[in-house]
Amino acid sequence: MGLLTDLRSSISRVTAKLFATPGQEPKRIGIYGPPNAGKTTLANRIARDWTGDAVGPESRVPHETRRARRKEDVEIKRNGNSVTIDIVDTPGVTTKVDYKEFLEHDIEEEDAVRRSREATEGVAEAMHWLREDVDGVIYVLDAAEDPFTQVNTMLIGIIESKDLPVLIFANKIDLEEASAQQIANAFPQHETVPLSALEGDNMDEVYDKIAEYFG
Ligand SMILES: Nc1nc2c(ncn2[C@@H]2O[C@H](COP(=O)(O)OP(=O)(O)O)[C@@H](O)[C@H]2O)c(=O)[nH]1
Ligand SMILES: [Mg+2]
Repeated sequence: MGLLTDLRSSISRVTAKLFATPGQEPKRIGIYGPPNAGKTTLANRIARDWTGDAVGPESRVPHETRRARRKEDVEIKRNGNSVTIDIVDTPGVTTKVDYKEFLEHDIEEEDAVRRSREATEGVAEAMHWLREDVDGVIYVLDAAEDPFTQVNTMLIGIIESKDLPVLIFANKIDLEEASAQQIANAFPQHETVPLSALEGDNMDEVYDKIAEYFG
Protein backbone atom coordinates (compact mmCIF):
# COMPACT_ATOMS: atom_id res chain seq x y z
CA MET A 1 0.00 0.00 0.00
CA GLY A 2 1.31 3.47 -0.86
CA LEU A 3 1.99 6.09 1.80
CA LEU A 4 -0.86 8.25 0.58
CA THR A 5 -3.35 5.38 0.63
CA ASP A 6 -2.10 4.44 4.09
CA LEU A 7 -2.53 7.98 5.30
CA ARG A 8 -5.96 8.28 3.76
CA SER A 9 -7.16 5.05 5.36
CA SER A 10 -5.78 6.10 8.76
CA ILE A 11 -7.58 9.44 8.48
CA SER A 12 -10.84 7.77 7.56
CA ARG A 13 -10.45 5.30 10.46
CA VAL A 14 -9.86 8.15 12.89
CA THR A 15 -12.81 10.15 11.52
CA ALA A 16 -15.03 7.07 11.70
CA LYS A 17 -14.01 6.64 15.35
CA LEU A 18 -14.60 10.32 16.16
CA PHE A 19 -18.09 10.38 14.72
CA ALA A 20 -19.23 6.92 15.77
CA THR A 21 -22.08 6.78 18.25
CA PRO A 22 -20.68 5.57 21.58
CA GLY A 23 -21.27 1.88 22.11
CA GLN A 24 -21.87 1.29 18.42
CA GLU A 25 -18.34 0.26 17.55
CA PRO A 26 -18.48 -3.32 16.25
CA LYS A 27 -16.92 -5.93 18.49
CA ARG A 28 -14.44 -8.17 16.77
CA ILE A 29 -15.37 -11.75 17.56
CA GLY A 30 -12.87 -14.44 16.68
CA ILE A 31 -14.07 -17.96 15.95
CA TYR A 32 -11.43 -20.33 17.29
CA GLY A 33 -11.09 -24.06 17.76
CA PRO A 34 -9.39 -27.12 16.26
CA PRO A 35 -9.51 -27.93 12.52
CA ASN A 36 -12.82 -29.38 11.26
CA ALA A 37 -14.86 -28.31 14.28
CA GLY A 38 -17.19 -26.37 11.95
CA LYS A 39 -15.86 -22.83 12.43
CA THR A 40 -16.31 -21.81 8.79
CA THR A 41 -19.74 -23.46 8.60
CA LEU A 42 -20.77 -21.44 11.65
CA ALA A 43 -19.22 -18.17 10.38
CA ASN A 44 -21.05 -18.66 7.09
CA ARG A 45 -24.35 -19.43 8.79
CA ILE A 46 -24.12 -16.29 10.96
CA ALA A 47 -23.08 -14.15 7.97
CA ARG A 48 -25.84 -15.59 5.76
CA ASP A 49 -28.52 -15.25 8.42
CA TRP A 50 -27.74 -11.58 9.03
CA THR A 51 -26.15 -10.21 5.85
CA GLY A 52 -27.05 -12.61 3.08
CA ASP A 53 -23.47 -13.54 2.11
CA ALA A 54 -20.94 -16.09 3.25
CA VAL A 55 -17.44 -15.70 4.69
CA GLY A 56 -15.58 -18.53 2.97
CA PRO A 57 -15.65 -22.14 1.77
CA GLU A 58 -16.32 -25.02 4.17
CA SER A 59 -14.45 -28.21 3.54
CA ARG A 60 -13.90 -31.82 4.52
CA VAL A 61 -10.19 -31.22 3.85
CA PRO A 62 -8.60 -30.08 7.13
CA HIS A 63 -7.01 -26.61 7.14
CA GLU A 64 -9.12 -25.32 4.26
CA THR A 65 -9.19 -21.98 6.07
CA ARG A 66 -5.50 -21.13 6.10
CA ARG A 67 -5.82 -17.37 6.57
CA ALA A 68 -8.08 -15.44 8.89
CA ARG A 69 -11.20 -14.33 7.04
CA ARG A 70 -13.35 -11.49 8.14
CA LYS A 71 -16.92 -10.38 7.68
CA GLU A 72 -17.47 -6.87 8.94
CA ASP A 73 -20.49 -5.13 10.38
CA VAL A 74 -22.74 -8.10 10.93
CA GLU A 75 -25.71 -6.71 12.82
CA ILE A 76 -27.52 -9.21 15.04
CA LYS A 77 -30.87 -8.05 16.40
CA ARG A 78 -32.07 -9.67 19.59
CA ASN A 79 -34.95 -8.80 21.91
CA GLY A 80 -35.10 -5.19 20.76
CA ASN A 81 -31.31 -4.76 21.08
CA SER A 82 -28.81 -4.96 18.33
CA VAL A 83 -25.15 -5.91 18.40
CA THR A 84 -22.79 -5.28 15.55
CA ILE A 85 -19.91 -7.66 15.24
CA ASP A 86 -17.03 -8.33 12.90
CA ILE A 87 -16.76 -12.08 12.52
CA VAL A 88 -13.23 -13.39 12.16
CA ASP A 89 -13.04 -16.98 10.92
CA THR A 90 -9.62 -18.33 11.83
CA PRO A 91 -7.68 -21.43 10.76
CA GLY A 92 -7.98 -24.34 13.19
CA VAL A 93 -5.28 -24.34 15.81
CA THR A 94 -3.45 -27.64 16.16
CA THR A 95 -0.07 -28.88 17.31
CA LYS A 96 0.66 -30.57 14.01
CA VAL A 97 0.11 -29.62 10.39
CA ASP A 98 1.30 -32.47 8.21
CA TYR A 99 1.31 -32.24 4.43
CA LYS A 100 0.48 -35.97 4.31
CA GLU A 101 -2.98 -35.09 5.65
CA PHE A 102 -3.59 -33.29 2.38
CA LEU A 103 -2.29 -36.20 0.30
CA GLU A 104 -5.06 -38.32 1.84
CA HIS A 105 -7.51 -35.90 0.24
CA ASP A 106 -6.16 -36.45 -3.29
CA ILE A 107 -4.13 -33.28 -3.43
CA GLU A 108 -0.86 -33.33 -5.42
CA GLU A 109 2.31 -33.38 -3.34
CA GLU A 110 3.53 -29.92 -4.35
CA ASP A 111 0.14 -28.41 -3.59
CA ALA A 112 0.02 -30.36 -0.30
CA VAL A 113 3.37 -28.97 0.82
CA ARG A 114 2.26 -25.43 -0.06
CA ARG A 115 -1.04 -25.90 1.77
CA SER A 116 0.67 -27.20 4.90
CA ARG A 117 3.11 -24.27 4.90
CA GLU A 118 0.21 -21.82 4.57
CA ALA A 119 -1.72 -23.64 7.29
CA THR A 120 1.24 -23.29 9.67
CA GLU A 121 1.48 -19.57 8.94
CA GLY A 122 -2.29 -19.34 9.36
CA VAL A 123 -2.07 -20.83 12.85
CA ALA A 124 0.57 -18.26 13.82
CA GLU A 125 -1.63 -15.52 12.39
CA ALA A 126 -4.67 -16.79 14.33
CA MET A 127 -2.63 -16.73 17.56
CA HIS A 128 -1.43 -13.21 16.83
CA TRP A 129 -5.03 -12.05 16.36
CA LEU A 130 -6.01 -13.70 19.61
CA ARG A 131 -3.34 -11.74 21.45
CA GLU A 132 -3.82 -8.41 19.72
CA ASP A 133 -7.00 -8.02 17.93
CA VAL A 134 -10.19 -9.67 19.18
CA ASP A 135 -12.76 -8.45 21.69
CA GLY A 136 -14.38 -11.81 22.29
CA VAL A 137 -14.11 -15.45 21.32
CA ILE A 138 -16.46 -18.14 20.14
CA TYR A 139 -14.65 -21.42 20.76
CA VAL A 140 -16.06 -24.15 18.52
CA LEU A 141 -15.67 -27.83 19.29
CA ASP A 142 -16.90 -30.94 17.51
CA ALA A 143 -19.17 -32.51 20.14
CA ALA A 144 -18.45 -35.95 18.68
CA GLU A 145 -14.74 -35.60 19.51
CA ASP A 146 -12.82 -35.69 22.78
CA PRO A 147 -12.61 -32.11 24.14
CA PHE A 148 -9.68 -32.89 26.46
CA THR A 149 -6.76 -31.97 24.22
CA GLN A 150 -3.68 -29.89 24.90
CA VAL A 151 -4.63 -27.41 22.19
CA ASN A 152 -8.06 -26.77 23.70
CA THR A 153 -6.67 -26.41 27.21
CA MET A 154 -3.89 -24.11 26.00
CA LEU A 155 -6.17 -21.89 23.91
CA ILE A 156 -8.83 -21.58 26.57
CA GLY A 157 -6.00 -20.72 29.00
CA ILE A 158 -4.76 -17.94 26.72
CA ILE A 159 -8.28 -16.60 26.26
CA GLU A 160 -8.80 -16.60 30.04
CA SER A 161 -5.46 -14.90 30.68
CA LYS A 162 -6.56 -12.09 28.34
CA ASP A 163 -9.90 -11.81 30.14
CA LEU A 164 -11.75 -12.06 26.86
CA PRO A 165 -15.44 -12.96 26.97
CA VAL A 166 -15.76 -16.50 25.64
CA LEU A 167 -18.61 -18.78 24.64
CA ILE A 168 -18.00 -22.45 23.97
CA PHE A 169 -20.02 -23.92 21.12
CA ALA A 170 -20.60 -27.68 21.14
CA ASN A 171 -21.15 -28.17 17.41
CA LYS A 172 -22.43 -31.14 15.36
CA ILE A 173 -25.13 -32.14 17.86
CA ASP A 174 -26.95 -33.62 14.85
CA LEU A 175 -24.47 -36.52 15.03
CA GLU A 176 -25.60 -39.48 17.08
CA GLU A 177 -22.29 -39.80 18.94
CA ALA A 178 -22.22 -36.10 19.86
CA SER A 179 -22.17 -35.11 23.54
CA ALA A 180 -22.48 -31.42 24.42
CA GLN A 181 -22.41 -32.49 28.07
CA GLN A 182 -18.89 -33.85 27.74
CA ILE A 183 -17.77 -30.42 26.52
CA ALA A 184 -19.63 -28.64 29.31
CA ASN A 185 -17.88 -30.96 31.79
CA ALA A 186 -14.48 -30.23 30.26
CA PHE A 187 -14.88 -26.44 30.62
CA PRO A 188 -17.25 -25.92 33.56
CA GLN A 189 -16.03 -22.34 34.07
CA HIS A 190 -17.60 -21.30 30.74
CA GLU A 191 -21.01 -21.42 29.19
CA THR A 192 -21.46 -24.16 26.58
CA VAL A 193 -24.06 -23.74 23.84
CA PRO A 194 -25.05 -26.86 21.87
CA LEU A 195 -25.76 -26.40 18.15
CA SER A 196 -25.53 -27.79 14.68
CA ALA A 197 -24.05 -25.16 12.41
CA LEU A 198 -24.69 -27.44 9.45
CA GLU A 199 -28.37 -28.13 10.17
CA GLY A 200 -29.06 -24.78 11.83
CA ASP A 201 -30.20 -26.39 15.10
CA ASN A 202 -30.50 -24.18 18.20
CA MET A 203 -29.50 -20.99 16.37
CA ASP A 204 -31.96 -18.90 18.39
CA GLU A 205 -30.05 -19.66 21.56
CA VAL A 206 -26.77 -19.07 19.70
CA TYR A 207 -27.85 -15.53 18.75
CA ASP A 208 -29.28 -14.83 22.21
CA LYS A 209 -25.96 -15.79 23.78
CA ILE A 210 -23.90 -13.81 21.24
CA ALA A 211 -25.98 -10.71 22.02
CA GLU A 212 -25.74 -11.34 25.76
CA TYR A 213 -21.98 -11.96 25.84
CA PHE A 214 -20.68 -9.61 23.18
CA GLY A 215 -23.32 -6.88 22.99
N1 LIG B 1 -22.67 -33.25 10.98
C1 LIG B 1 -22.20 -32.01 11.03
N2 LIG B 1 -21.15 -31.65 10.27
C2 LIG B 1 -20.71 -30.37 10.34
C3 LIG B 1 -21.33 -29.41 11.19
N3 LIG B 1 -20.65 -28.24 11.04
C4 LIG B 1 -19.67 -28.46 10.14
N4 LIG B 1 -19.71 -29.75 9.71
C5 LIG B 1 -18.82 -30.41 8.73
O1 LIG B 1 -17.50 -30.50 9.27
C6 LIG B 1 -16.54 -30.32 8.23
C7 LIG B 1 -15.62 -29.17 8.59
O2 LIG B 1 -16.36 -27.97 8.59
P1 LIG B 1 -15.65 -26.54 8.47
O3 LIG B 1 -16.69 -25.51 8.73
O4 LIG B 1 -14.86 -26.43 7.22
O5 LIG B 1 -14.65 -26.66 9.74
P2 LIG B 1 -13.46 -25.69 10.21
O6 LIG B 1 -12.18 -26.37 9.83
O7 LIG B 1 -13.59 -25.63 11.71
O8 LIG B 1 -13.66 -24.35 9.56
C8 LIG B 1 -17.33 -30.06 6.94
O9 LIG B 1 -17.47 -31.30 6.27
C9 LIG B 1 -18.68 -29.57 7.47
O10 LIG B 1 -19.75 -29.83 6.60
C10 LIG B 1 -22.47 -29.81 11.97
O11 LIG B 1 -23.08 -29.05 12.72
N5 LIG B 1 -22.85 -31.13 11.85
MG1 LIG C 1 -12.44 -23.24 8.38
